[in-house]
Amino acid sequence: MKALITGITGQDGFYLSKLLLERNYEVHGLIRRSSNINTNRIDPLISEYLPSGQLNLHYSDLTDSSSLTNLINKLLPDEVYNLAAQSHVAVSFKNPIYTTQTGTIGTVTILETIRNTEKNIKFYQASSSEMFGGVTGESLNEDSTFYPKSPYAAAKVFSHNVTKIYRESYDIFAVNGILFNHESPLRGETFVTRKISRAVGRIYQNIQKKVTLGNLDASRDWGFAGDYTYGMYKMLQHTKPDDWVLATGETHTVKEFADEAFKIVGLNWEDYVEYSEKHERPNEVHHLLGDPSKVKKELGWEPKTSFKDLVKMMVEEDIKLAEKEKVLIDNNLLKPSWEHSN
Ligand code: NAP
Ligand code: F7E
Repeated sequence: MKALITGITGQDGFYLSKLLLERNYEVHGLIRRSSNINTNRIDPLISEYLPSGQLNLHYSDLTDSSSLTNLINKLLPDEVYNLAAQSHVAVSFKNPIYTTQTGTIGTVTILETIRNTEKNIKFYQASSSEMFGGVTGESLNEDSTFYPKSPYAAAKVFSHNVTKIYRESYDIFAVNGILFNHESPLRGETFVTRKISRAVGRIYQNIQKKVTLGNLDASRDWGFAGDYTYGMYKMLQHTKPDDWVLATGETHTVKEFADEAFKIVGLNWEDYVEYSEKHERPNEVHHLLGDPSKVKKELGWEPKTSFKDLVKMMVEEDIKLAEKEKVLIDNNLLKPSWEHSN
């Protein structure tokens, strides 16, 4: 089996490509040119699988339609997982056009290319719980109404709809995975969970004093990225294409996440977390809770990692990272800048 993954250098890109490589897939990843090397998450996979040709990387960009089309036509993969996106909701208010371009054009380009090939290429679209908007008390499933509250969410609604349109119009095996928040030690460091676990690790190692956050009362249905990428894979192995929600069915506030994370190192979060309005968004999704009944019934998928285990996994990894940073700081090889960044 041959798979093409856009967004292979991201959090989910690592877990999904690892899973596929271990199942003997030939994996092709789309990477974009950056002035710094941006493959650090997948470096362990590069050293293990690139030399044999089981893993291959190709320069492209979701906004560069001709290169995307050429790549798909050249590879003719069995499966395409479209994971690439400008995925930060707060940044999408600051870079709305770029977020929209990345979140929409690439999806139609891939679907159009698949439609024009002779091969029955299966397609996975990374849809998001952000599309729902979310209000307190509501449990969201595949039939819930979309109420996007950011340019990011609006772009995801477009791609979700166009994926469904291609499935219904052209009989393409095109699937939307509507994933609620999923985290890991590889989560980008400006998302709230990782920002907290990074801060806990550094505060514990005495190389950071405080962490500044925005809305502490927002709640999210947080799961583990490794469980969710397995769900993506399961969706493309099903007999017929459809849309499925992946969630844990539990929601926790940012405050609860901070409390749990600081407790692991025996500290009280209230002594270290400061509030700043600068982390508030122009429009906020206050509450998200998913209902994974359909995926459990039809695909037998269930999350394996509890909220407590997820927080523990992230904090423990970030304590180890901070320990290495401390050695560099003590030897004057690193100047900490994290208290000034977000
Ligand atoms: P991530 O860590 O932010 O990774 C995003 C990936 O997209 C990176 O590989 C990035 O490349 C790539 N990318 C960004 N812009 C691109 C462009 N113009 N052309 C090509 N590649 C581009 O995101 P993630 O957490 O793994 O999420 C994977 C997907 O699921 C995203 O589409 C996200 O919106 C969606 N999603 C995520 C969650 C979640 O909770 N994690 C929930 C629902 C949906 P660089 O490494 O070069 O930046
Ligand atoms: O924010 C609040 C913030 O940026 C979660 C993406 O993967 O999941 C992710 O989007 C909540 C929000 O994730 C800070 O206001 C408070 O209410 O970690 P986040 P997100 O916006 O939920 C969805 C499903 C996706 O699809 C996205 O791609 O936490 N919050 N203080 C903060 N958030 C951040 N980032 N930083 C803070 O300081």
